[in-house]
Amino acid sequence: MNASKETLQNIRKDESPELAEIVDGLSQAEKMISPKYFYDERGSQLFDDITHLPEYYPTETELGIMLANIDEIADLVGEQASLIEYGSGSSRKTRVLLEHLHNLAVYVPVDISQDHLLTSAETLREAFPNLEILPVVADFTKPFKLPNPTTMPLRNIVYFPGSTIGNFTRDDARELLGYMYDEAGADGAMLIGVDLQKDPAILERAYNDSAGVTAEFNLNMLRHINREFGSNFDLDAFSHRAEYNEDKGRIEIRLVNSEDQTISIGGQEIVILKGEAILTEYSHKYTPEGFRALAAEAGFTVQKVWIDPEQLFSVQYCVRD
Ligand code: SAH
Ligand code: AVI
Repeated sequence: MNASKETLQNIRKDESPELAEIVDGLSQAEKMISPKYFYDERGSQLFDDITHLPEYYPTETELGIMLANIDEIADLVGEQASLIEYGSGSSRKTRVLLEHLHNLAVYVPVDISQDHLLTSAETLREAFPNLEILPVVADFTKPFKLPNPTTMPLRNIVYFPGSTIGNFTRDDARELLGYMYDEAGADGAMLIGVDLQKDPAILERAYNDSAGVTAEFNLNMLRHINREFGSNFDLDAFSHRAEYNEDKGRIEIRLVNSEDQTISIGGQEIVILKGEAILTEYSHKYTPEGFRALAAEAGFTVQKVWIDPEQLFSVQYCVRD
């Protein structure tokens, strides 16, 4: 049984756009839930654990690129910028920027995972007591207000590390980069981490780690939704699947159901059959040319690309056309 259009509108009117969005996704021909629902407190912690796994190369590789090129990055960013980070998580890589950027005016980490964001901001304040840090709890795919810093910045730098851009379809990525273009403002720029296409075996290992942390991260989405939205997904029946889709150049992550079950959510009953899967995440991998074309569609020119010696990952500095 799928949700009718009329009921979906009622859910929206009931001022729970998130619930309406989840029910809508579960009512599609292929059931899906947005990856932003990975991130409750436990999900953010599990993601941090993923970043330390031997198979998950992106974080250490991106950190290495940042460290190797930080002087050049700092010179490109210039004096007294405002650093606005989308999906800041634990701000691990950001520390390198905070240590090296010249007279940073303010750091604005934006994240949907409230407690994790506020704890991370507190830890950073201890490490950087002279820097103004203004965290914003928001879903960055929707309009949100940025705070006013005490020191007037000379320019805005949008920072979007981790290849979180890869978690969006091309259309959604173009739209999101368009918001960032607006946010950067006339003299602004974007510094973005973009994961690269590579041997699929390396990719499949990174998303099917031997300790099972990625599987737990994936399953935790349903635990989060059960708690937050009062649903009754039977977690024991779901298992993690991550596979590389060569045609689309992306890892696709799903939760595969092993028993027929009926989920109650938002006043709806949704049947999930044995063998049916819920799509929970895409992680697109780009070629440098592919990302340059995408950035151009949003108005950005890629001015500088740094890549690690193994050509696994890239950090790209993009200016407005
Ligand atoms: N930037 C960090 C974390 C990446 S994990 C790194 O590079 O390691 C993705 C982060 O984006 C998480 O912290 C998650 O909470 C946040 N996030 C995902 N979707 C979001 C959304 N729609 N709005 C705001 N934050 C989001
Ligand atoms: C946050 N994002 C860039 C991660 C990725 O690699 O796509 C999320 C993740 N999913 C499974 N492992 C890590």
